[in-house]
Amino acid sequence: MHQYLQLLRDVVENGCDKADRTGVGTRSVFGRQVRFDLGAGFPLVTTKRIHTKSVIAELLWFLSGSTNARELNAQGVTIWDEWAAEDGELGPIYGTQWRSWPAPGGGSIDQISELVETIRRDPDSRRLVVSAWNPTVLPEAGRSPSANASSGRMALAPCHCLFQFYVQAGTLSCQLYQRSADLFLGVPFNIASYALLTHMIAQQADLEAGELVHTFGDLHLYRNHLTEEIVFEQLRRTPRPLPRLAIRRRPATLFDYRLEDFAFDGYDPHPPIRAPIAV
Ligand code: UFP
Repeated sequence: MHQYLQLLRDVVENGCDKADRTGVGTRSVFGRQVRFDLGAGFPLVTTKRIHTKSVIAELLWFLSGSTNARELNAQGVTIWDEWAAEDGELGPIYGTQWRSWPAPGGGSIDQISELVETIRRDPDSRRLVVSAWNPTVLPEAGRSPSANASSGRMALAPCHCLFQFYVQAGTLSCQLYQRSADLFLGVPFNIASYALLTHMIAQQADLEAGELVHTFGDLHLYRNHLTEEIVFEQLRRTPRPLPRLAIRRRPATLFDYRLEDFAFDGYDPHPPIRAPIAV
């Protein structure tokens, strides 16, 4: 995962100071891209421990179409709690846009099912795109995430907002566009999540996982992460060999995977590094 450390160094060295919605302040660059060969190992950051159960559970929760943090809590995962309304609702975030994008005139569009179906039927298609960016339900500026969620808006505007797949010579590649990226806390998760999704869809489509191309808009480090104990500690650590993803079973559909179907063999990271999250 030298790519990840290079991004950290890039933002530390080239970032500009920038104010942000949370009031914390960031050091930020605009427009970056990293690539991961998924055949060479699973791109899980090794210079600190990543809580892989949260990555898997969150992805399965998105794929289920759920937007309620309580349903994620049932798996012991609390990563969305800060943004939820009292009843756990987060408004029409990823789960809704992926599985039931509201169609004009009623009904809805299951972008993920259509994607898998198209990858199988027409792998050369150049339209293998899923968008979570739906301007009709973006949060209203100036309202808190939970106030937005309880009024039917998204609690947070999608960060990983558009992705596209590409099939070539029996391999499935994915490119993600992430408009806003918290490099220390969010990005290691986002990389792992889309790598996992690519492996799952590849398995369902009888393909091998190819490359993950991760493209960033506003790539930032929060000011309170730029400390000797957090970012600079991680930069002093040497990356270790990548783990390999084992998928223990081939479920009937993309929507039938369970937490226990996945293992990251050989994951031997440095210890975790705690850092405050900006809400
Ligand atoms: N963020 C990520 N990845 C995610 C996610 C959030 O990096 O998957 F949900 C970060 C990016 C940014 C903040 O720091 O959360 C979202 O704030 P904004 O909507 O103002 O960009």
